[in-house]
Amino acid sequence: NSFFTQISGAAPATSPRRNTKITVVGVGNVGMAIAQTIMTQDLADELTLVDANADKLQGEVLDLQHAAAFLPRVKINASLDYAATADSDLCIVTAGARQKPGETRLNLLQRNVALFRHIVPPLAKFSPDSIIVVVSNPVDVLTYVAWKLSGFPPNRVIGSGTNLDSSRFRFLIADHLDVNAQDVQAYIVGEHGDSSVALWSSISVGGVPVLSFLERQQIPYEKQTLENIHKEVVQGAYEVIRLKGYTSWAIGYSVASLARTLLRNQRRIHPVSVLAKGFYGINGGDVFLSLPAQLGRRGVLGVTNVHLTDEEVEKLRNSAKTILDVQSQLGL
Ligand code: 6V0
Repeated sequence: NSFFTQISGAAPATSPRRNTKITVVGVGNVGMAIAQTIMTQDLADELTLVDANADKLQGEVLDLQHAAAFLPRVKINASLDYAATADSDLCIVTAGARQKPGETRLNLLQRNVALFRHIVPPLAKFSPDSIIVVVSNPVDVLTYVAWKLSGFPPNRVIGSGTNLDSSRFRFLIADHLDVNAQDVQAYIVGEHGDSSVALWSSISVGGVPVLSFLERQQIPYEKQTLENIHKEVVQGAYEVIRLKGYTSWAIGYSVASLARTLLRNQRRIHPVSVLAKGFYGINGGDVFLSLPAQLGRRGVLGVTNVHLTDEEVEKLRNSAKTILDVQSQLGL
């Protein structure tokens, strides 16, 4: 009944090439933005979607499948059952209670830890060699929770962290200087959100360090402008949520960029949430915080030794302390 006539010598169906398989848990605004960006960028041969809401899941999958004629070929599966996720290369967790207008990310925690107990152990069981990327908020603590619940080595559990904050930061700096955001190298590290740390001293545009350039040109260093840009980054998520109810497009592109670097072994540096114990004098417990990390097919390959000012180190340690205090109440 084949549509094609078999050509002798073609590889038998019993030895297929290994496919790249990505699982996305949670098909809300964020999960679907990630799924559709992954599809348009041709990052997976197989995409498995999991959610607790059967109708929503089925509806989203049909809607995506109906775009097949316009997209690179990808096999889409959807299931309430984690067996469908077996042998994933990358598992992206976006399931969670939605952040309400004005709600801090830390308030979401208890609700989401309970969900993670149903999500992470089966993911780890069915894809024991995968990389887990956590997106659900509060992302740093939930990355720690996923690490604990998965039993994976720390290089294979990553939080999307400040990858998104940094892209907001790069956009605002680019807008301020009227340059292309892709030419702006700038990092926000630390906690995703309220206590994030902007690394002003390492910002460069097209290889030109911005702060020292301004000083050399004797252009007054507008500390207030810089601080306002960082404030805008922090307020950015709240503002989008206030206006449209959720954030989706930027986090979709941000996580797809991580998927590309990880699965295609690009060895690019992304500010993402990694086990930060031992870096910059962060001690006192296992804590996940964003640091500029080199990523590849094995997950986190290393952390860049970026120079931080004393003030930046102090802020980072304070974030670590806040997160550790919260974690100590989780009983994990
Ligand atoms: P949403 O649109 O409410 O979607 C959440 C989805 O999770 C829904 O489809 C639920 O049915 C599903 N879900 C709930 N419980 C389970 C479960 N036990 N198993 C499987 N699926 C389940 O939320 P939205 O997509 O807007 O946000 C998802 C999460 O991402 C939230 O925690 C956000 O705070 C977080 N974000 C994190 C960002 C980051 O930069 N790290 C950015 C944006 C949002």
